[in-house]
Amino acid sequence: MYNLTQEYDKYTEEDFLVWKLLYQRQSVLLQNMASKEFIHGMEEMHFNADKIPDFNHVNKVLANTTGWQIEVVPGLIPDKDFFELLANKKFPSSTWLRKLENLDYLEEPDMFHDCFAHMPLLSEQFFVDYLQEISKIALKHIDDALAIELIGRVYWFTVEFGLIQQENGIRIYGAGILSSSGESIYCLGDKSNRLPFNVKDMMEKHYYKDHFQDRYYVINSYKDLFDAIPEIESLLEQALKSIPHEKNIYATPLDLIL
Ligand code: HBI
Ligand code: FE
Repeated sequence: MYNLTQEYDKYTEEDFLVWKLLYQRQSVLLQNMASKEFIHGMEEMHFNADKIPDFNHVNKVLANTTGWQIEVVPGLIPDKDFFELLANKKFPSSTWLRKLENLDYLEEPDMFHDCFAHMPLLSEQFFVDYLQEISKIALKHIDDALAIELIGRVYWFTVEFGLIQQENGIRIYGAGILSSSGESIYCLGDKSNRLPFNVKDMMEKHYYKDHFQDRYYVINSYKDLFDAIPEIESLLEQALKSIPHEKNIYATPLDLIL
């Protein structure tokens, strides 16, 4: 689709330093905060502070687990391309790293977000099956902005900002949190709003891109995500029938009449 490759020998000293600093800060923090499958995936991919991951190696690990592959993209890509890749078991990832001066936050996801935070879970079968199925639903409605907004919300509150109940407590699996030290601490703290996994609730209100989430949803297993696919599809279809499309859905929190 984009015909790009990871030009590994072009990484600079600064890139390796940025990777090292971000990796060291997050990996210490996440030992007791990330889901056990995320930690396991990081180990399987041999992620470490001293080496920017080589996608060829990640692809070998994935070929032996879920069969997914990494597709190099320049950065944020159009929804159609994005969902088309995911529906075909290809995870889109940038290859550039943020600069030292904006270590803590950047607008667009860089490789630390796409690789460190997203890739370890691509070896978890129920998770990638969910990712693939939700993308197939999105493709069926790819020309309907309302549908993509609603699917985008479910994607956001699971793949990017999801939490999971595990034996030793609530743990993080959402990549948007896993690549943010501040939000990793906040989402498990006593000020954050943690709710049981609920697709209808996820669809009903918009989400914020530029500050901590006002709510997080907790699954009990990745199978919960996969099992929710039929409900996601039927709720979406109900919503598309019952909401007048000319309504400006981006203006205010959308209280769906479902
Ligand atoms: N493109 N590379 C990339 N990565 C994303 O996470 C991404 C995207 N395009 C669209 C998008 N995410 C969101 O709008 C999804 O909710 C569709
Ligand atoms: Fe992401």
